[in-house]
Amino acid sequence: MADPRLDSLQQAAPGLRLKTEAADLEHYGRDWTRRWTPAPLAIALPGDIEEVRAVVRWARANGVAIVPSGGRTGLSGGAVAANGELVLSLERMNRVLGFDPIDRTLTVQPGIALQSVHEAAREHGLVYPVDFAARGSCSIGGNIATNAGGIRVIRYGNTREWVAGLKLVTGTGELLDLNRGLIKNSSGYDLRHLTIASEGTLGIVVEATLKLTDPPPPTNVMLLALPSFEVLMQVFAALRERLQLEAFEFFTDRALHHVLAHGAQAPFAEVHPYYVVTEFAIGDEAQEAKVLTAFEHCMEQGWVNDGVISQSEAQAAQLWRLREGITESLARYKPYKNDVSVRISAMPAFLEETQALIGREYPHFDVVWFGHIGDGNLHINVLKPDDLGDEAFVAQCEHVTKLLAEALGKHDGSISAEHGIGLVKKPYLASTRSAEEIALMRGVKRVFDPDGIMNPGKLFDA
Ligand code: 2HG
Ligand code: ZN
Repeated sequence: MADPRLDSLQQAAPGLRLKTEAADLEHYGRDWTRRWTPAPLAIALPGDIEEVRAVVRWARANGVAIVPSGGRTGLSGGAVAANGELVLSLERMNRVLGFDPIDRTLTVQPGIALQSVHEAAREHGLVYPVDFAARGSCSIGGNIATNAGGIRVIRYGNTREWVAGLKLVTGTGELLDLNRGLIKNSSGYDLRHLTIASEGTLGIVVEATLKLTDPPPPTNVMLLALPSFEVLMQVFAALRERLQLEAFEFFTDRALHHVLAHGAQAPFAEVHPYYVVTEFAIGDEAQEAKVLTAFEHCMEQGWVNDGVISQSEAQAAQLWRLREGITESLARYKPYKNDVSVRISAMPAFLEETQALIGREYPHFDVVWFGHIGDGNLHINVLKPDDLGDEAFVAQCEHVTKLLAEALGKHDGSISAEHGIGLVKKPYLASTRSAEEIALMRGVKRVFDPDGIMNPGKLFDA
């Protein structure tokens, strides 16, 4: 065995699976950020809650840091293990534990993929409505750790809205059963909500009870081509007023360019600067008529150049691919990612300022804008030019992120809307949270994790 300390871990939890091969350390030691060189001590794969607790107790006694690990699709470095940490992978704890038809809840282990949750809900005629492109590989534990958002937040909210209860193993190895799946519970601090978005810094989510809901009404997907950024929020307001929106997403011509280069099919004969993909209910004829009215209104105002409405499920999927395929199509350019948010009402002013900032600071870089504009959430991906070294590129991007953080401070926005702070956004936390708030967060962490073994160095330095 690679490290003598691991013998005592194996004794503490005889059934625990451990991996120490170089390829495993590399695989489990990083997430989608690809910025840090993985260097974990080992990978522990517990099979149940008691094994998780045994690992935590051992880590505490031996002063070893733990990095909780799900699907590692994170984009902020929250699941990176680059400093001899023990990666605690929840991939073996990936089962559905129960469905309650009266409560309409699904209880799952944390390592289950989001897509498997979708499928399990559908088997019972219900849906778990949080959804995004990484659904096949991300895990529910990771979704909870970052309060993941995605493409249907506009209608259903973030992960937080759908967690009825969860079980947490704290940094001392205690097991907490938080909120017990209750709808109403006015009995003091809600530690469930404190856990959600804590990025593994308070403990490890070992079980979750998720709320399910009725399937959405039949929907259509529409792709719109827009002449300018300025009209984006007007189109949003016009559609939201007339339709029941399930999603409202935007992307630029540069985003489309990369998705098409990656194999998607061009939606229009001409190139347009901006696009919106939106999904909406089409329950009856009246609703269908409203779609046409809304579209015509946008055309008359000069806000929309062209549009296409899906005529089949296959076409709807094709239109969604243009938006959902963006991240994958950009991966080879090692993009520097921004995931920022402001209130929707602040979006026009923030967009104007940010566009000017990005145009000024990155005159020669390929900058790809897209995101959940209906939630006030923008993704700005800056692509690394092939002839620029990794470090020089990141340094330049960090300089711009400082300016972006200042703009966010001014507009009361957030440096991380849905990806988490992790390592990537740690230097900018103060643009979103006050010094008093961060001091309280540190205090909370000390209560849950007095020895500082839970994902240290992520979110903030203790
Ligand atoms: C999305 O909205 C994801 O597609 C990824 O949050 C965003 O790659 C990104 O920057
Ligand atoms: Zn997103």
